[in-house]
Amino acid sequence: MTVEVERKFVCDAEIMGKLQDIGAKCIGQRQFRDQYFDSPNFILTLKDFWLRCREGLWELKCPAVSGTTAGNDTDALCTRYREITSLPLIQSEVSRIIRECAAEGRESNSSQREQIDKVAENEDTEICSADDTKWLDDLNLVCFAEFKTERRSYTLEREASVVRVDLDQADFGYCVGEIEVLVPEGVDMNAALQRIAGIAEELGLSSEKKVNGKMHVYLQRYRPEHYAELLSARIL
Ligand code: V4E
Repeated sequence: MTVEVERKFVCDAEIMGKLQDIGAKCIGQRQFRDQYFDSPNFILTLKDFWLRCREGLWELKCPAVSGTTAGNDTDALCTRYREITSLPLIQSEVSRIIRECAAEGRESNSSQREQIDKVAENEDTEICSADDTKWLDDLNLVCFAEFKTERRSYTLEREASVVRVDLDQADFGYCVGEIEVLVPEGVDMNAALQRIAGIAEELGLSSEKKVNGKMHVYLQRYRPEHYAELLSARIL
C-alpha cells in the first residue's frame, strides 16, 4: 500500500511556463468522472475516509499518521492519505468503519439506527465485483458528490525520485494544482515533504496557507449541510 503526500496550490496563468522552466515533463492530459460515496449521516467522511469511484476504479483514501517528528510549516501545507485500491479490501475496511461506529454507540437518532441495522442485516454479504453496486446498497452508501475533471499531468525528477504535478480543472468551475509524491507505507515521509517543499519553492508558490481541494469547494457550493459538519469536525 502507498501513502499519497500532497500539497495543493493555486494555479495562475503562468504555471505551465514555470513547470517547463524547471524541467517538468508533460505526461498527458485526460478527463475523468469521480463519484464519492458515504452514508447519509456522513460516517466515512467525518472520520476522514474518502470512498471514490473514478471511471470504474475504486479507491479509499484513509487518513495516514504523519510519520514526521515536527509539525512544521512544510508539514502543515501537505496532506497524507493511505490509498486502498483493492475492492475487497475497500469493502471490508468500509464495513469495519461503519460497524465500529455502531459499536461506539454514537447513533442515537432513527435514521442512524436504520443505517446500522441495515449493515448488520448484510453482515454476510458476499464481496461483489467492481461493476456490481449491491455492496453500496448493503452498506447504505450513497453518492454525495459527482464531477468531471480535466487533468494535465507532469513529472519531475529530483534526487532519483519522481514528483508528480497535476493541474486540475473541475467542471463546476474550480482549478487547482497538486504536487504529489507516493511513499510506500511505513517509510518515513520527511523526504517526500522536503521534496514537495523544494518543488513549491522552484515554482515560486506562496507558502502561507493550505489551498482548498476540489471537494472542499464542491461541498461548500452544493452540499452545505455536509460541508458544515466536516468543518465543525475539523476534517476540512
Ligand atoms: C482526501 C480528501 C478528498 C478526496 C479527494 O482527494 P484529492 O487528492 O483532493 O482529489 P484528487 O482528485 O486530486 O485525487 P487523486 O487523483 O490525487 O487521487 S476530499 C477531501 N479530502 C481531504 C483533504 C483535506 N482535508 N485537505 C486538503 C487540502 N485536501 C484534501
